[in-house]
Amino acid sequence: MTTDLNDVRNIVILTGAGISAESGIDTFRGGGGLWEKHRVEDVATPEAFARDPELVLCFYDMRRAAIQEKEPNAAHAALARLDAGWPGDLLIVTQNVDDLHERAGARRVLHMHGEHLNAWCTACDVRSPWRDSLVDRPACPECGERALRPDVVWFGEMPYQMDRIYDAVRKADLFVSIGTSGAVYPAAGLVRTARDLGAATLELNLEPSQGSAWFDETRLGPASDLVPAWVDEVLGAR
Ligand code: BJW
Repeated sequence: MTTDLNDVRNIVILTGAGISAESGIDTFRGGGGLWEKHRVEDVATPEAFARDPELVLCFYDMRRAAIQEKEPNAAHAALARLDAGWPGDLLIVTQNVDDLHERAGARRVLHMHGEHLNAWCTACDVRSPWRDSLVDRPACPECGERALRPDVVWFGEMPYQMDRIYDAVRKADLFVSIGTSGAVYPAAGLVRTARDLGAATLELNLEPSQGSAWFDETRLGPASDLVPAWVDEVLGAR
């Protein structure tokens, strides 16, 4: 089934690690993914941070440094073009903690799993822009306590801005998922919410995701091919 773009005014786009893969940022699952080299339980839970903060901070220091050397790809650029040209509501809900959507020029972006380039002070609860290492326990720029952690959402923690996300999904005529395996909730459940409320649903991914059955249409291929072609279609229909 294909979507009649003439009926579409409000769009929600969910992005995952696959959209940044062609920029050279590792995905999480599958061959060569981050979880093949590091156990989730060792690096991406609050319990892991309490048990071995140095290991967790090193893991995130390494990834924070790596993303600053990467560049947005054609898929990020295409979504930025859609953001600039789309007259209706549009929200790019990204699970990614990199800043490639913003560096490509997108403005309507929400980071539901946090951001590498922020540090969160567990003493004063303030988030500060952060590009350097955290492993040496630098002082919080706000309160001076040495209590900074990566501003990312670990397993068992609540993803950010869920009310705003559900509001946008409720209003969406079209829900599009790009480069995500559909393995992590609540992000993986958004397609069902959108579909139950009447939105058309489209998946763009290298391979069918775990939630593929919930999409009206699935297009398979690399994001750098699929996303610019889809954005051309959407903007061309206006
Ligand atoms: C390409 C490509 C190319 C490759 N082009 N495509 C049911 C309901 C609610 C919660 C749960 C539930 N069941 C279980 C839970 C708990 C848990 C969970 O989901 N566990 C699962 C393992 C089952 N969820 C949580 O704990 C979450 N919190 C929570 O649930 O709070 C309570 C709550 C309840 C109800 C409502 C609201 C809240 C928190 C989850 C936090 C996830 N954190 C991480 C780490 C972030 C920091 C970091 O980066 O280190 O987020 S885990 C990791 O997975 C990261 C990602 O954002 C996330 C999703 O991964 P993603 O993006 O899908 O990547 P991959 O690697 O899995 O897939 C890549 C895809 O790209 C593949 O499909 C490829 O084919 C494709 N691809 N190259 C196009 N070139």
